Amino acid sequence: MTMSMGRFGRHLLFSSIVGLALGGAAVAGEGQPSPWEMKLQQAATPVMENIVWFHNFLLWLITAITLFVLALLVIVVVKFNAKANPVPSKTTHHTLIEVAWTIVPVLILVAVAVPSFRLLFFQLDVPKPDITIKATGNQWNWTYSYPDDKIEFTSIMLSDDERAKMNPVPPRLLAVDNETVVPVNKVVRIQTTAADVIHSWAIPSFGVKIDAIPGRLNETWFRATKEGRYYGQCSELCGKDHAFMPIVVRVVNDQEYDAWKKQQQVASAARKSYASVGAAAQ
Ligand SMILES: [Cu+2]
Repeated sequence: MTMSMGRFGRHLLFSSIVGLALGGAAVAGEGQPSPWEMKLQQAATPVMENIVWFHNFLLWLITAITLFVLALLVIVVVKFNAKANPVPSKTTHHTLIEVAWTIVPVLILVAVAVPSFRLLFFQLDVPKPDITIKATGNQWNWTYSYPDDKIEFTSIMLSDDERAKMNPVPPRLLAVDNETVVPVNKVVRIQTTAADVIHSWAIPSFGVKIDAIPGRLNETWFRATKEGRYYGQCSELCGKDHAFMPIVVRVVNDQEYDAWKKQQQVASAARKSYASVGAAAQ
């Protein structure tokens, strides 16, 4: 059965509208991409709230500038074409206009620069951390250490078979076996490095994306304000399984975090996975 072009167009328009409506609803608080998503993922940290605000501010600004330039072009085309204006003016200078088109763009740039630098410093200045997590990128998974708590584990993507056995079924290509757990409303310092090639640790809902470079320790921070699971992916091309080393941060309340921490400390000690635990046990 073939669809006529008209019907196909209507079908596409209808599914776009439905998709937008559903997509908008599905985005709420999920910390993961959703079908037909048009906007940024929902913010779960103050940094991301700032990024969303700045993005929207720039969008309005650039829309206004574009419409203004378009209006000027239309006026020129209509009013000053050879037919409508056979004898062109010989004006070459106009002081007021020249001053205005120098000063107004400067003011616009200042209006962009102020919130831009404020956001940059907000992202880069790590506040006093409540916990520190070191994320090491490997080809192709992540190792997480909590150096103060002697916890270390590796986080590997779940296969389709593994996911199918779970209830509810976690998202494809995003779910992992060992999730990184952090307490809600606490400042988490993330330090990144890599064991082989450059990776990048990124979670859209947190507004975090930081390269993990062999031989270097980069750091950034986040403070998740809502409990839930937040998904991200390695964001630096790092080899054949680059697309299969997702990142999951589960934000929980303090009691759940303490319980998880105790359990992980026992598991890490048993595996001797944390270097200093292994050394102490010998
Ligand atoms: Cu990678």
